[in-house]
Amino acid sequence: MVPLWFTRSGTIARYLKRKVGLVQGLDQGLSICSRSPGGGFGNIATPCLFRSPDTFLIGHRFKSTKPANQVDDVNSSDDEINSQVLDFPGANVSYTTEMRFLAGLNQNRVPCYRVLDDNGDLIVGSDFNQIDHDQVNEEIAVKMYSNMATLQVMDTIFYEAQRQGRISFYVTSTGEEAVGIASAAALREEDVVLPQYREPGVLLWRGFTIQEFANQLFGNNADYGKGRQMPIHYGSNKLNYFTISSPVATQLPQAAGVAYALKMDKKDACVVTYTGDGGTSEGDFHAALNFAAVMEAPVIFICRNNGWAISTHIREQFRSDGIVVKGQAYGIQAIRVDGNDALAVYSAIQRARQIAITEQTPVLIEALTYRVGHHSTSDDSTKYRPLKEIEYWKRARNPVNRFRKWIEANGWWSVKEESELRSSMRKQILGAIQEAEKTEMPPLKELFADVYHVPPGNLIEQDKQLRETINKHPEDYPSNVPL
Ligand SMILES: Cc1ncc(C[n+]2csc(CCOP(=O)(O)OP(=O)(O)O)c2C)c(N)n1
Ligand SMILES: [Mg+2]
Repeated sequence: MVPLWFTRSGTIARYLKRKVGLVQGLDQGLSICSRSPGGGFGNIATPCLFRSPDTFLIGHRFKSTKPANQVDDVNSSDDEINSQVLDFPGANVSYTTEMRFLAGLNQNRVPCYRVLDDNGDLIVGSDFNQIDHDQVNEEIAVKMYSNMATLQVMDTIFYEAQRQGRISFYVTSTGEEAVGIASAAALREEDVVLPQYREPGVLLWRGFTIQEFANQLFGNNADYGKGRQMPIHYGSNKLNYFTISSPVATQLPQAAGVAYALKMDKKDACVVTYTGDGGTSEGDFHAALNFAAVMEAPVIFICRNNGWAISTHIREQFRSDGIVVKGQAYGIQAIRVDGNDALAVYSAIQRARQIAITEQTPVLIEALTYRVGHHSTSDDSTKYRPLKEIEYWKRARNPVNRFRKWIEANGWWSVKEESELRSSMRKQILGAIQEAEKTEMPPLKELFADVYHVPPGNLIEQDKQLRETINKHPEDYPSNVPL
């Protein structure tokens, strides 16, 4: 600021003209600074003049800090400079003499793509075109809706089962039913899914049965994870659905790797991976996007931005305009979608799939939605967010009701079908719980199996110690686990 002040000050300029005759020089780009004894710019009592670092004294004033008209006056060859390019490795970069920082946050936020209005009416002129319309025919639409309603019934009953102490943990998808199910509907079964944990709708769509869900939740002998994981850590080889990992965001770099494998095998398929808004604060999110971009891996990153990461509000999570803008930084195409509009999600994912496979490139989708339920059964969200906010999203922005209105308006769904579906699902789920509870637990030896072909000595020792402890304190261990 000090050099600028000196340059602009008419009094000082006149003084200098009288004393050293250098005003002309100032106009031509000479600058004045003050120099502290240590060489800094702190001491205005010892002014000095300089032209450029290589010619004179201590520093350099960048021309771009001057008002635009001065820059024009001073250097008539700027246009020539600006038209030159820096042949930097990777890509040419054009020069500019204008010092302009990119905005941190644009005034206009990235708009959110939607095609159904709040009443479930298709918005005239939207990009949900005839092709999409033909694909979301009666059969697909009814399946999408039935899955959403089923997920709601599952969530109600399994949540209750946890409250009754029959399972240890549960997370609901309440408020986010559309993202998982509509995205799954737009994919093909050969596409590989790496989920976070709030996407059971994808499994449901792919045909994971209610009994399979229940077996995992109860950790019984029919659970593919052999009871070694907490409830909700579903996975299915058959359905191309990777088993959920507890540490947030680990699935993202793995997804980039799986996508690269598909690319090397020249598969006509892509990877789809999900993350929450909280997951994007993990280093893994950034590593994954960068890897995928650089390796040109066909992977769709779907971020369910539901406003909260347990009790952390998105305002405390990032200062950017959400997640969508992060795609550009990594050179990845990205779109912001209304995650509570099933048709918008469907059409965006379908297009993303096409881009990912034909262009062999990643795509980022930010789906705006809201976690209406608590984070999990270990959380009480009324402690950190207003009830009014929850109610608003539950009622006014409910994705299931919105889609139901659309299929009803098409004549594809009725009140009768609604009540039949819900009551039959309720029966199925309760039956599956009873069956899961009756099924034997995995034998104890499974706890130590499947990691090493030949178990190492330390595991053999732990197995021995565990059995000794159970024998000593049988009352502290479940009696239904075969030893
Ligand atoms: C590496 C890691 N840190 C913290 C946790 C604890 N944790 C589990 S879920 C979660 C919040 C994730 O929020 P978000 O990604 O937004 O998903 P949402 O629950 O909203 O669907 C946290 C912090 C964890 N599982 N792993
Ligand atoms: Mg979240």
